[in-house]
Amino acid sequence: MAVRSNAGSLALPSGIKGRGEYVRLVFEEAGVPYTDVGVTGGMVSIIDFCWKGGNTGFPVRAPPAIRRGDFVLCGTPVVQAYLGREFGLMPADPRAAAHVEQVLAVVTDGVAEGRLAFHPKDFYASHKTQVEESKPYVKQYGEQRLPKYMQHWEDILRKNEADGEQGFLIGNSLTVADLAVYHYMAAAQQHYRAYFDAVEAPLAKAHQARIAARPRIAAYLSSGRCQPWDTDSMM
Ligand SMILES: N[C@@H](CCC(=O)N[C@@H](CS)C(=O)NCC(=O)O)C(=O)O
Repeated sequence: MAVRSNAGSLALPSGIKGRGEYVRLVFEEAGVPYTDVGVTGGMVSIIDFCWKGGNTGFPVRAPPAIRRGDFVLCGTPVVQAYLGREFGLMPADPRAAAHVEQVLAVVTDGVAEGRLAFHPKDFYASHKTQVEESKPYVKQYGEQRLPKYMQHWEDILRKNEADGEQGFLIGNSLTVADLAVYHYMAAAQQHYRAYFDAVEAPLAKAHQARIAARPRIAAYLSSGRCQPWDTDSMM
């Protein structure tokens, strides 16, 4: 199964960045064209593909999902690692690759916690129905948890520098871990702005700026393909 040379197809939540952004960023950095089904077909096509029989490949639990031919895959960190291997954004060394997967898992934890804070009363209901109840939890995540995640990116970048590499989380070239941490920080900046701004993490914040300035990422971020932030919650 090679996605490398041709268009991939993505079933992504439509109209917002969401978790789909992690996957879009991988396609965009790799320069591989894709069809963003949520944008072209709207929510109806996502629901049809994921849950109403439109998918004849491996069952999808929830978007984001990728499809090429009859190969279908969901689970954001799994998709990132898979595409990373396909597109040359994963280290060949198994230990370095495991560290990339560690970072993807930590990002997943960080986002899950950050999202939970916006939905303390009912995890499945809109944040707008629980704004007051969320306030102490948003404060707690912003003051206590966000700094820990930021410090973790800082530690990883410092370790890589101490190992003689610069500019990336792991090794001497960009991996899907860099893109995932970039999106984690961008989302934290969007949804926890005051707390994010208060965190001292110069290496991590410089990393975020570096990734945003990469030619393909910068072109994507200013393109019509780039979706707006969710106004309801984190992811
Ligand atoms: N663990 C999954 C979570 C996927 C997820 O929660 N997707 C959201 C949209 S971003 C969804 O549509 N969920 C519907 C559901 O879980 O039934 C991942 O990382 O991809």
